[in-house]
Order: sequence, then C-alpha cells, then structure tokens
Amino acid sequence: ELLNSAKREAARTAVDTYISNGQAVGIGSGSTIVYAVERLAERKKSENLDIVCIPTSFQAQELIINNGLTLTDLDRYPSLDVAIDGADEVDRNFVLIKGGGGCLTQEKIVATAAKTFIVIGDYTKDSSELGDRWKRGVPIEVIPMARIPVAAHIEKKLGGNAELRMAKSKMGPLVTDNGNFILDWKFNGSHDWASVHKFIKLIPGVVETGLFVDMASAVLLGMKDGSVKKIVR
Ligand code: DER
Repeated sequence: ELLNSAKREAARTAVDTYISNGQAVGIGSGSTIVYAVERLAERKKSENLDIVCIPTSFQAQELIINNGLTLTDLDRYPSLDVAIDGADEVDRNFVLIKGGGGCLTQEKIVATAAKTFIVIGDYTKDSSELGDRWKRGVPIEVIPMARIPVAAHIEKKLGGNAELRMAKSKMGPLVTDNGNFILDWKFNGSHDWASVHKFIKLIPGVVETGLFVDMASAVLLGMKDGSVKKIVR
C-alpha cells in the first residue's frame, strides 16, 4: 500500500543511484532495507552485479544470505564504499534518529566505515524537528547492569524519561544482537543533538545512541505521490 510503495521507490532509487560493480556495501536493518536488498538481488541476476555485503544485524545477515548476495564482514573489508540504511526520523539538519529496530550500534559502526552513507525511508520520517513525528524517543544501547544509573543520569541532566524497551515475543527486556538492553529516551523540546549525543555517549554503561549526527551523505524519502525526495548534504 502507499507506505510500502513509498519505501520501495526510495530503496530502489538509492540502489540504482549509488551501487555499482566492485563495491563493498553496508546493509542496514529494518523494513525499508528489504526493498534495497531485493533490488540488489535483481541487479545481480540481470547484470551480474559484483558486490560484497556487510550486515548490521542478524536480520541483515539473513537478508544477504537469503537473497544470494555475497556476505562478508569488517574484518575483511574495514573500509566500505557505501552503506544503505533506514531511519526512524530525519530532521532538517540531517540528524537521524535510528534504532527503532534495535540495531543502532552495528548500524552506526558500519555507516561510519563507509565513505558514503545513504539513508532511505518514506514520508513518515520527514520532520523539521526530531520528535515531530517519531514519538518513541531516542534509542540508547546500554550494558544491562548499568541501565538504572544510566536512565537516572539522563533524566536528571536532560529531563524526559528513559524507559527500558521490553521484548514483544519473549518475556522481559529486549536483548540486542550484542547482548545489551535498550533505553528509549522520550525527550521534551528541541536540543543541540550533537552535544546531547556526546553527553549520553560518555555516560559509563552506554554503548551507543540512536542519534546519527552529521553522518548521512544523502537521504532519499519516498513520497505519497510515488516520487522520491532526495536531499543531499
Ligand atoms: O532501527 C533502525 O535504525 C532501522 O534502520 C529503522 O530505523 C528503520 O526502520 P524501517 O526501515 O523499518 O522504517
């Protein structure tokens, strides 16, 4: 339906614009990236596209394998040509909230390893300020034993509330691919996201934040009318 075709258009446009033979490609996580991997598989069949793929989660790893693409890792390819990934929200300064799918840490590692980082999404991600549309807060991956002091420190210094993300198909907290917990920090108002990220990142026990500041090279968002809005930094 409308939303899925918007995601699909953005994903296919991104693959056709930024992916070419011989590249090492970071593959993000979530639902939009599925369309990008499908397009990569199509191009592998039709034009024998010759790329290697680095996953950002168990989900991405499965996608790569199940679509017949070549799986590799950062050990073999520490520097990537391009990474493609989704986002939960994008603001007017290219700041992203990521981690809605719980994969933010490996996503940020892979995005950082890539020369070019392409974000794909749909019109529901297109905000002027973070928080306009995305109401689940900033995901923060934490070492399980530190979750209470980390949450308390964030709430004391930055306000809002940091909630432990509970799993949906298992009892208890969500456990990430790295064996950690996630706090969803529901913030109030607008912030200087670069300094908020740095502040949170330095709290002992924090593994990574879902704030991707100054990282995206381009953002492609599928619109309701079938067009793809492309914003290049
Ligand atoms: O969790 C993540 O960072 C994912 O990339 C997510 O933000 C994108 O999810 P979607 O493609 O299902 O909207």
